Amino acid sequence: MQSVLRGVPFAAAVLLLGATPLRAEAIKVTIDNFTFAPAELTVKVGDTVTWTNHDDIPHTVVSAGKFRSKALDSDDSFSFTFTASGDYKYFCSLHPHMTGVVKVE
Ligand SMILES: [Cu+2]
Repeated sequence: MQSVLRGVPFAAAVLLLGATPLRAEAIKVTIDNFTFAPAELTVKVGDTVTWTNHDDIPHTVVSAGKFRSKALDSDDSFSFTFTASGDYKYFCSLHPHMTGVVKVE
């Protein structure tokens, strides 16, 4: 009886988490005053990064060949889940001097 009860929480946890990697985290980058903050961050494979535009003008989040958001209006967000390691340099296609990098390990 004891061992059956102890098995229940583990089974429930597996069901709740489903196919989501155990370590996946939601990481946020804000866009404010023509700046990505933080401009550089390190995440794990499986993590999702969400960019949110807090400026009054549109911005985009573009990493050549990797991901490309639509123009984000004020308070719009864009999310990308990183499934492979590497350095993902990105920029705003409307203001190319706005740059950032996500390092996935
Ligand atoms: Cu921009």
